[in-house]
Amino acid sequence: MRALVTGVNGQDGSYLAELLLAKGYEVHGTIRRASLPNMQRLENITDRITLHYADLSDASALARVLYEVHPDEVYNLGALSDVRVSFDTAEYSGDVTGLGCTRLLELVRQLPGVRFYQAGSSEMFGVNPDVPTNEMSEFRPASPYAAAKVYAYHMTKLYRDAYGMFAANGVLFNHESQRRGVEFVTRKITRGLAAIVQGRASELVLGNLDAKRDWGHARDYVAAMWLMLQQDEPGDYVIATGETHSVRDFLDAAFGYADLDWHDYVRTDARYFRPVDPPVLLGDASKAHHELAWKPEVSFEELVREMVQADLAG
Ligand code: NAP
Ligand code: G4F
Repeated sequence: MRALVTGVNGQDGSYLAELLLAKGYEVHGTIRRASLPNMQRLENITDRITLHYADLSDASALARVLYEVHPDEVYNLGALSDVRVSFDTAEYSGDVTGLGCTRLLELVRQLPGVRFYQAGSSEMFGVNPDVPTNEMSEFRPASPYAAAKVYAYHMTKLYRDAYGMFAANGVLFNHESQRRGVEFVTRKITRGLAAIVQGRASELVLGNLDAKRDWGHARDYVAAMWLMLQQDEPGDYVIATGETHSVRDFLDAAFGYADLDWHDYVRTDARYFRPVDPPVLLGDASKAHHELAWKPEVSFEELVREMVQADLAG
């Protein structure tokens, strides 16, 4: 089996590439040129995967890679994944996170038999107050990022219905790890805590501490992506832990491991607040439990502990 992963050097791309290699796949991934090295997450597997330059805004580059590789499975993980930044880059977010998916679908449609995974997000539910949300819940996107993901979700479904493609949407709730980008709140907290413990910082500046998110571990979530493409029929699946915790809860747990009281170190600043921020995200993954036999293995407490330990050690 041969797989192509867009955004392979991201958090999820790196875990998915490892999973696919362990299953015996030939793994190809797309990357973008960067002025500084950004392949750290692939350190252990660089010599076992093939990297291709392609941006999701560049249909001709995507076509070259797809026709060269001719994969059995395509995982579209590339996106401008920072929700706050998407407010500053609304048009670019639409192009890459939304239209990028359509560009891939159009190309994949011309290669019969290819299975396609689209990385959807719980942000698509946005300000829907009827939690927990599942596959039947209404999308009320509350950011340019989320609106672009909703568009990509519908295009994936449309190509499945219109052309009979094996195209699946994962609607994944927040998932983290020691490889999480440093700008996301969980990693910002665990890195900030490590800097405080090691005497390199005296405070941590955050935004909305009341937001509640359904946080799981990225390794568990990439396994669900793979399972979606192994089914007899393509479908759409919510992937979540079924528990929600506030940013304050995360601070309690993280600083608790270091025997510190976060109130002594954390302050908030307007620049980290968003124009709109879904107050609570909580998922119901019953369909994935029944149809994919998928269940998360890492608890909230284990996730926080792993991230704190890794940043304290790093
Ligand atoms: P991530 O660490 O930010 O990785 C995103 C990847 O997309 C990076 O490899 C990035 O490359 C690439 N990318 C960005 N702009 C691109 C462009 N114009 N063309 C091609 N590639 C581009 O995100 P992640 O946490 O692994 O998430 C993977 C996917 O799942 C994303 O689509 C995200 O929106 C979605 N998702 C994530 C979560 C979560 O909680 N982690 C939840 C739901 C959905 P560079 O390194 O060059 O920037
Ligand atoms: O960690 P976050 O930036 O993640 P967010 O916005 O939920 O998005 C992540 O999860 C989505 C799935 O639901 C993905 F689709 C998306 O690609 C990304 O991976 O923020 C989480 C919460 C927000 O409510 C935010 O307002 O934490 C709050 N927060 C409070 N202080 C902060 C901060 N977020 C960030 N990034 N930085 C802060 O200082």
